[in-house]
Parts: sequence; C-alpha cells; structure tokens
Amino acid sequence: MLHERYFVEKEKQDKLLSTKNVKSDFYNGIYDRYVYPVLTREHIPLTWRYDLNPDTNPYFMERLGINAVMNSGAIYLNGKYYLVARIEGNDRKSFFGVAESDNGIDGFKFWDYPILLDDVCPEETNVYDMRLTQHEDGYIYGVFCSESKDTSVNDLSAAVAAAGIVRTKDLKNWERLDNLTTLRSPQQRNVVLHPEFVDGKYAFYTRPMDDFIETGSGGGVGFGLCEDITHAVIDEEKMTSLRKYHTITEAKNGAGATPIKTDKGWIHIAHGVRNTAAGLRYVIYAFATDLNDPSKVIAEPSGLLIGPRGEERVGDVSNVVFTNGAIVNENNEVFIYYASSDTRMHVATTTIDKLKDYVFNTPSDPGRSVECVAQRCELIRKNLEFLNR
Ligand code: BGC
Ligand code: BMA
Repeated sequence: MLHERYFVEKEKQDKLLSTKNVKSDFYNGIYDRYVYPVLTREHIPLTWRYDLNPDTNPYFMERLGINAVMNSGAIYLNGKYYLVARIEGNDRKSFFGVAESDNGIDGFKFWDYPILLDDVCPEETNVYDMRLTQHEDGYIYGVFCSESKDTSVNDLSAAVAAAGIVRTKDLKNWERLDNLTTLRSPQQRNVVLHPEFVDGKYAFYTRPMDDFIETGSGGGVGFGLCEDITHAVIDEEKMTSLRKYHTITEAKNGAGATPIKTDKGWIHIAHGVRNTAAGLRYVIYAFATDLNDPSKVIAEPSGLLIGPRGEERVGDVSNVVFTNGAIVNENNEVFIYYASSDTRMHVATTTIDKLKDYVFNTPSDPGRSVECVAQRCELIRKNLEFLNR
C-alpha cells in the first residue's frame, strides 16, 4: 500500500509536468523568453527522492533530496528534444539525467534512471555541465567538468577541474573515454567538442586556467586539436573569444552550447563573467567564427545576449545565467537552454535568421563610455531623421 501523501505529491508533479509553457511579455526582438522554467527540482521523479515503501518510510520522507536542476546539455534526436541536465543532490554532488520533450518548451520528463557513469576515476568527486555534440564521426559526445580534490596542497577546499569525455549513440549506453589532457593548461572547465573534424582532427574549445576559480593568465576561450578522441591530448591552445577589460567577460568566459553552423559562420553562445561586490556575475553572450577556421572570431556583437532578469536573479548562486546547450530543429528554430542562478532551467527561443542578424548586425563594443555614447547618438540621430522624414 502506498502512503496517502504519495498521491498528493504525484498529482502535484503531474500537474507541473503537464503545464503548458507560454511566452512572457519580455521583448527585444532577438529571442522570446517563457513564463515557466523547463526543468526544476520539482520535475525530478518521486522515485528518485522518496522510499515509496511505508514499511521502511512510514512518514513518506524524502530520503535522497534534490537541491537543483541546472546547466543542461541539449540535443535534438528523431524529432525529440533532450536535455542532459546537471542535477544536484542535497549532498551537493551533481550528476546527469536525461529529460525528454516533444516540443522543446514544455513537458520535459526525466527517464526512469539518471546516468550512471563508469567509475573510472577514483579521485573524481563531482561532475557537471555536460555539453553534447553530435559529431560527424557518428557518435554523440558528452564533455563535462570532472572535479577532484587537489591533494597536492594543504587546503581542504582546493580542487582540480578537468574535462571528462563520454560517448553514446542513444543517450542510454555511455562509454567513458580518458579525460582530456591539455599539456599547457593545468585546469580545464567549459570544454566543448566541435561537431566537425578540423584538419582531420577532433577540435575542442577549451578554457585554459591556472587555478580552480581564477583563470589567471588564461585569456579566454581556447581552441585545440587532437588526433585520438579516446586518449585526447591537446598541445597548443589558440585563443578565440578573448576576455576583455571592462566588458562582460572581464573575469572569465567560456564556451557554452555546441557551435551552430550557418552559411555565414559558426555561431557560438557562451558565457561571460565579471566580478562585482556581490560576487561573480554570469551572463550569456554570442559571437561568430569563420566556417573554415572555427577558431577565428569574425563577429562580436556588443555586450550580453541574455542576462538574469526578474526571478532568474535569485537562487543558490544568484545573479547567474549559464548555458551549455542549444537545439536547432528542422525548421531552423533555435532553442537556447539556460539555467538561472544555479537553480533551474529555462528556454529562450529564436530562429537561425534572427540569430545571424543579431550576431552579424549588432555593433561591437567600442570599449569606452564616450565611444559607446557616440555609437548610441548615431543610432538616435538616424532614428529621429527617419521619424521626421
Ligand atoms: C561548482 C561549480 C562551479 C565551480 C567554480 C564547483 O565546485 O560545482 O558549479 O562552477 O565550482 O565555482
Ligand atoms: C561555474 C560553472 C557553472 C556554474 C557557475 C556559477 O564556473 O561551470 O557550473 O553555473 O560557475 O556558479
């Protein structure tokens, strides 16, 4: 016999899962935002949290609670929208789970089990932020952050971040490959596999960093090639999108969604971080790279594409929006999945045409207030002329 509370909780969850999403009244012409998040901790199946047997759980208590659902990789397969979410337990450990939807904006439902990775790294403590890449070699790759305690120093919190790599064909059976080795960068986070071979090699966007939190001399998003994906080693990392003083990427930046191929270039949706009195502020920005040389930046619209707004600003790590997945469907509609404040997942929708217009026709940041005002005055002048013509 199930506990009576089970039925109450089940009904609440069924209602949540069947709630239709609607566009919010936010407008910028670039993308639409939605009223409801697409995934929250409330979306996690009851079977993952409760012991349903009243003999062993007479009070119908959560035995293994879930704290947050965030930073999700995304992929479109056989007409369905899949998120591989970062799920964080009450124990602070993150893991991955697949949620599936028919339309990409609502109805996301987790599969019966989370992903149980092969236990190949005894020192690995935490995993998070998987990027999914449908590679031209036929596999779907998942590249994620694999975090271990740094035992080389006498500091309880010291950690090392590396890029873990798995591959699959069906999101069910995952083969764990060696972690990425970058010969010139001691730590890596926010690594993304490019979907095509470059010079016959696997190409990764990296994020060279000297330290666990600080990128140190790391100048931005890196790019490196490797021959063998099963033992991935990158020697030289070229720089692509750079960190810049007094911009949204001043403290750090990192690749987000797997780059989107368009006729004008690869479109990248990444994150930029600046430091504030209230801690690190994460926003989402976009840029484009050359079709023939995906490390070469060819368009850099000014400032942020998505910043935390309204309730998105509040959560476990407030004032953060973060993306590691986007989907393009057969109608060239784009679904940008982003988490707010390390707490919940949202979607913003646009189209390839709008995204191209945004990336290639938005002026770039001139870098100084006075020039930014001049740039704006020029826009105003043209507008007033247009209005009075
Ligand atoms: C957390 C991540 C965070 C990173 C750097 C990790 O321990 O799990 O969410 O991005 O630290 O602050
Ligand atoms: C990290 C990221 C994310 C997280 C963000 C804000 O550096 O890798 O996991 O969303 O910080 O806490």
